[in-house]
Amino acid sequence: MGFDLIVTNGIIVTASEVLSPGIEIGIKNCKISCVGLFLPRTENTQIIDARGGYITPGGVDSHVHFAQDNCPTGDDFTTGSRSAIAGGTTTVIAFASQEKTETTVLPCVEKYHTRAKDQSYCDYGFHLILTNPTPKIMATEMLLMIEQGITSVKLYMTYEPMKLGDAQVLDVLMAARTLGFTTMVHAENSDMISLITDRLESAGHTAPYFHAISRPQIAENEATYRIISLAELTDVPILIVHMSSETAMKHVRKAQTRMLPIHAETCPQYLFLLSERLKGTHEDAFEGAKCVCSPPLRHDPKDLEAMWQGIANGTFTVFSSDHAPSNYHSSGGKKLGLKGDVMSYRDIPNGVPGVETRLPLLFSYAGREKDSRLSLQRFVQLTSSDPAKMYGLEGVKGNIAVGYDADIVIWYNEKDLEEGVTIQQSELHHGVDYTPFEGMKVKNWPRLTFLRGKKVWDRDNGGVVGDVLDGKFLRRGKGKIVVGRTGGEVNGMLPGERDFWC
Ligand code: DUC
Ligand code: ZN
Ligand code: ZN
Ligand code: ZN
Repeated sequence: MGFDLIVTNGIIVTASEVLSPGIEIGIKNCKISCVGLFLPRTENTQIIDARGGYITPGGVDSHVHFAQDNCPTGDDFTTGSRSAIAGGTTTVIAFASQEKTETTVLPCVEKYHTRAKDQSYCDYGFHLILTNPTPKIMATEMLLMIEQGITSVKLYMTYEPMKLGDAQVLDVLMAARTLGFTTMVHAENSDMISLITDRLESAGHTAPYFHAISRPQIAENEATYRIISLAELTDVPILIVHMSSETAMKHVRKAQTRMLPIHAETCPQYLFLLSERLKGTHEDAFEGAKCVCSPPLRHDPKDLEAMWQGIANGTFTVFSSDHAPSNYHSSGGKKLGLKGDVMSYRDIPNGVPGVETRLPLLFSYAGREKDSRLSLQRFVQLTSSDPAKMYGLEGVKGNIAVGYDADIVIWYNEKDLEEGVTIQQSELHHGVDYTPFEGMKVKNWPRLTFLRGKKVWDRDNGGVVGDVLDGKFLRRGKGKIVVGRTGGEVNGMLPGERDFWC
């Protein structure tokens, strides 16, 4: 049997190994069909020369917001997924969001399918944002969702239009226990934030910087401890998304030490940016609006350092972008931008762009150089293989091994890119008009990206060479627990006590 494609002359990195140079990847019918030395060629085999660069599995960005109603000037599937492949990400998991007034989730899921179908350069799945988890949804519609490959939900503990109270959170966790879907949680204390926001506004403090003042660490800290407690009571795995601060992260670490299946995610903005960015510049005092995200950027460099530790020591299972931008400037009067159209920080849609810069930013710190912060294997775990496992894509995405989809990123040989790459808005492929990482230098960039064996990104020859018809909806299986175990004894409960009610 001949291969369609052989990738040769690179250094393959997986979640567990850095393979010896010389090992090749054979691809047949969109799948990896062999990884080994001296693969046989036929006249129909196309050879891809990795030129001594690293080869990693295509990125899995399990937290992006595309075409969402609450980001009307943000990316749609076409611009968002184009940006993804240009940055080496071949799978995204976006959100289908239920409105609080809806008592069913079926129409909103259909709506997001329509927004994505035939409009994505990369493969995609959906998490379901539950804002009104009625008994009918939890008992019957969630079963249907799982059958349709939507096997995870996101809950908000804050934001008036979306937040759930603890009783509703417990209902969802009990359903997750029975049905086996994965629960992601946005953990911030809503009432603390409301109190501060109202008082700031009365005092006339409405500039973007006050966004960070209104969402202090203690709000993240309290909600993180509370959601871990609710998950422990019901004995279900959870993943706390977009973590930003050391105090909150320590709750996760402690829970993991007790072998609880508590997972966590952080994002590039919480490794690289501080809240002083919200102050704007001399020329444009409102520019801080570009860095409004929630939880907010933190004040203290020690928090960045803590997030790096969590990256290296395994506290974080997932490193995602939380790509959720809005345009900064208005365009053509139709598209509302942040500047000029929004008066108070509380009306700024929360979120920054980052789906394209996620992999290059982290890869710059991966390896064995003096300034490295994580191993190459850990890079693959965080950006590809563990999100794939966590969200039901194991065996399909996130590995360079036989049977997996041939989603592959070939990086530059560093000798070919001695100066590195400076991140610039003008070079990016998203649909919004800024990047918060403008001017930052990264060591490397994906030179080639392959989606199921098809070249979709060639930085030196055409850039985006894929098509919006390339991306497929992924019917995901149930997620795997990556850390901890289930069936643990609940703190303060006698062994077996839970058997009376669970
Ligand atoms: N939560 C997200 O997941 N993304 C953007 C803003 C937010 O609050
Ligand atoms: Zn969130
Ligand atoms: Zn998000
Ligand atoms: Zn381009």
